[in-house]
Amino acid sequence: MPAQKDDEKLFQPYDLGDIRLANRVVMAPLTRNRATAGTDAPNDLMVEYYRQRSGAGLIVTEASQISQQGQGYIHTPGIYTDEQTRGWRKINDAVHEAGSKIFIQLWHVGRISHVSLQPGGGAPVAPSAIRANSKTFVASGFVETSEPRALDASELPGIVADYARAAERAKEAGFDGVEIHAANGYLLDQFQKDGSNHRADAYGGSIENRCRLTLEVVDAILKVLPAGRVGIRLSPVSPANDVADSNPQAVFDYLVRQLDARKLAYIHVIEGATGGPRDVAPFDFLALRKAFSGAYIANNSYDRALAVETLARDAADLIAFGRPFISNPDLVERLRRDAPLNALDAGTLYGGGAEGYTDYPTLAA
Ligand code: 8OZ
Repeated sequence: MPAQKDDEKLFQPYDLGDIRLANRVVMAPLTRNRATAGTDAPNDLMVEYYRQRSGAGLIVTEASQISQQGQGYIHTPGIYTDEQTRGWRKINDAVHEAGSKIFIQLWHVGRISHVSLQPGGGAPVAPSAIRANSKTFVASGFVETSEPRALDASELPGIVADYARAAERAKEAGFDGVEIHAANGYLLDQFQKDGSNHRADAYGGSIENRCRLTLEVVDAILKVLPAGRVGIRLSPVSPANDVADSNPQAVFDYLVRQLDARKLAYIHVIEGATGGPRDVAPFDFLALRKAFSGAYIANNSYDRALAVETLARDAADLIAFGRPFISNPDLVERLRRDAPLNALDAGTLYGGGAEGYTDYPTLAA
């Protein structure tokens, strides 16, 4: 057999858990705030956006709240009502028709929220009553996150059940699988890291205790979906949304060993600070890859050259691209041809309509 050119691997099929991907390029989850006002249901504009990006081997949807309590920004889509589930079904049909696969990212923001988005205008919930030094965006624009209240342990089974119900709905909507959002300083990451988790009960203190809620969520979802259809996103050293841990290597070495025992399809790892830089803190990401027998999806500021090089030395199985997919609907084709990429318009990232969303040109156009 002729030696494989390094840059061919990115475009070859890959068996991820229970499904076959057409190539090794993943569209990373990207918050775009275009869900329908009032219902937070996916709509036809979102169908078009995802359909345009179906060249990806796998699409991971934008983060989607599992409950109203889990919402932290305006116009993000939910996966907890019938209307939302029907909206996602249309997206899934379009993506499948175009030959791609799609997982929904299940999201609970925890303390990264604002009273104006919470049920009854209440306080956002968190492991501990510590406000994040972070902003969110609501009807009036960018605002400081609201002071959270600490969850009572008696409330946690209800949140775990919300994740399981969302996984049921994901199945009903025709998704190929789900990705648990345990990254970027949202609820599960707030529990995992000791900067935001000061609890004295079974969910705080030791690493085992701080990872307990994440693993309870995983186990509840595994009663709904086979492990080959479940992945998880982690950001061990990202300071996104004001989280930090005093020993992230120990936390994530432990967590990934537990995830490996459950045979999840993949871990999706943000290497460094979300959105860059990649070298924000020392961390052995290869140790996570070695501890996990499923797929390792690498993410964070990858370009073509770094993706090719990373696959060539077998440091990842799949590469997730975020921002390049916003401005290049045909990103895979452009990578294949090593063609130039469209520039990103930062002004149309969050909210609005088709402008800066479905109107980026393809090479063919
Ligand atoms: C950007 C803006 C709002 C939310 C994440 C879900 O960082 C997000 C997000 C990103 O995971």
